[in-house]
Amino acid sequence: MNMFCFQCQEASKGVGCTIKGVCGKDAVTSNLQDLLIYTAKGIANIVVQNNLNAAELGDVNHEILTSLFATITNANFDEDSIEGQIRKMLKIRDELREAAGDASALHDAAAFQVTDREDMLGKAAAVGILSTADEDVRSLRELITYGLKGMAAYAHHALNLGQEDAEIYAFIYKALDATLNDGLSIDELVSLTLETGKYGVDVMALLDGAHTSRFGNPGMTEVNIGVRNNPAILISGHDLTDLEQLLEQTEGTGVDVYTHSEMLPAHYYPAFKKYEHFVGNYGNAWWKQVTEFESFNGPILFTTNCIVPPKKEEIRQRIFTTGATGYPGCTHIEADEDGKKDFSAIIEMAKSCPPPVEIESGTIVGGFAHHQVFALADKIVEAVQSGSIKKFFVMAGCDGRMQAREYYTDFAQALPEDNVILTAGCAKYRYNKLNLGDINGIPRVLDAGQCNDSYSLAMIALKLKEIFGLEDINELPIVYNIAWYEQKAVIVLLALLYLGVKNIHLGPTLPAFLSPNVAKVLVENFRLATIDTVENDIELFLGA
Ligand code: SF4
Ligand code: SF3
Repeated sequence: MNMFCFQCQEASKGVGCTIKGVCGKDAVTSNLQDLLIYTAKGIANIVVQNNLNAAELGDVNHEILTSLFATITNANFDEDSIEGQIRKMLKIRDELREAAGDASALHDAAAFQVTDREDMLGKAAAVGILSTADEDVRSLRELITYGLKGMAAYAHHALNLGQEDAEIYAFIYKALDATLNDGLSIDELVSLTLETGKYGVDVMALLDGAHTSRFGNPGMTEVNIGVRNNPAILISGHDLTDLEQLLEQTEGTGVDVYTHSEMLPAHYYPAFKKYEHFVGNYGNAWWKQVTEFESFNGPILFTTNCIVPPKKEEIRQRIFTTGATGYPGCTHIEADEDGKKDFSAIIEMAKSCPPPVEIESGTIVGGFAHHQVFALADKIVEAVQSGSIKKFFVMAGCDGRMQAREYYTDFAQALPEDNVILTAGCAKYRYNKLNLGDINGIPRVLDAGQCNDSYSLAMIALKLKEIFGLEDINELPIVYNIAWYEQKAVIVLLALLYLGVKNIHLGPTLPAFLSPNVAKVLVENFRLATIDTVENDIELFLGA
């Protein structure tokens, strides 16, 4: 076994990647990522043992976020960048430990020393996921850690917008430290898992506030999916501050900007509509980038995951990374001390590239985050009361390349016309171009935005519960049929569980990191289930 990783839906054979990641992550990078997580846990151990106040930890907090974020699936494939982050974290850890004084009660994670890469890999082998022998403890520790990775990604975006919450940092330390504690019972770990969901809600609320206060409330928008005849830059990932800076810097240069995958919802924000050169969305979900980047012709900027390892040198030359992302051979753009990024190299490259080749034309509609949906509440309530809308299907989450995901397209198509799909995340690409029509002017696919905008879907459910005067969120005519892929979907799932949502169907497969006993707890307490055939599921959800 060269490595062990089972954090995403593509874990090899539904068990774990042991030779190389299905995602393309190699063993060295994977093992260094394990050590980076262990180092973050060591810092958490010092913070918790010494009762340090997270509100006063500034850069330590920020580097914890970057470290967790960099280990998310498809974010960073660059072993040198991960090694650099380990070194940075070890320095922070050692300074923190020395300043705190008494180190006698600290865990090995807070004190171990390594010299070179080989030494790091040796240590990584001893502290990876499988070093927790009990499979249920391992399962819960990893479930919490993956939730924290998703939480860190969202907190990082909020931070880039100048918004932070010390309580979220304090929880991250508490939970990371808890994953080192051999004294915790299964029950204690289960309750920590749910608490992770609480902070999942908080972090998504924080990011929602950061986005809407800076860029305005998303509103119903038609997004162009065709192209113009100018050279262009494609921007992917979730970070809207990177997009804002790119739009400012490209204005008046003759270079157009298009979104890819999870950046599509940027078009829904008022602040970005003023840019005439912000043309539309090119292509589909992340996994289709291999062919779509080829025909796009211009440079591509990754602000977050999901990167598919580019095989061709020509494509690699056109890929730029920033933030927590990285890929060997691709140019990485760092922010200066004020968070400003210089995208001039990307803009110059774009000018020398041919315009994108059109792969489709027309428009898609989105922008149904909480503010827009609340504005339509009367219409929606009336449609539910009159029976024009029978049920809402929350089909948020991720897309991926697995064939089994065709289920989601087939499901959306098979859904009777009096049902509405609520979506967020890149899962939408499975059905957002199907022209599923509308019900009394309400589109049958309501896209709230990025995966973090699943927060909006939860807000919408809570609002409907209030309007209909219900006691329990589960009495609503809402079905949860969620697709997952990486760890941001894990925090979204934990947030929903925390809010008391039951009967969530999760597909296309249940996480490999759920041990049979942990899966049983989720099934018994939350009636979590996976998917069946489209036919059986429609019958189950709608009744015979
Ligand atoms: Fe395998 Fe997913 Fe881990 Fe990549 S992130 S190594 S595909 S489990
Ligand atoms: Fe997609 Fe990676 Fe999860 Fe943000 S971009 S939802 S998979």
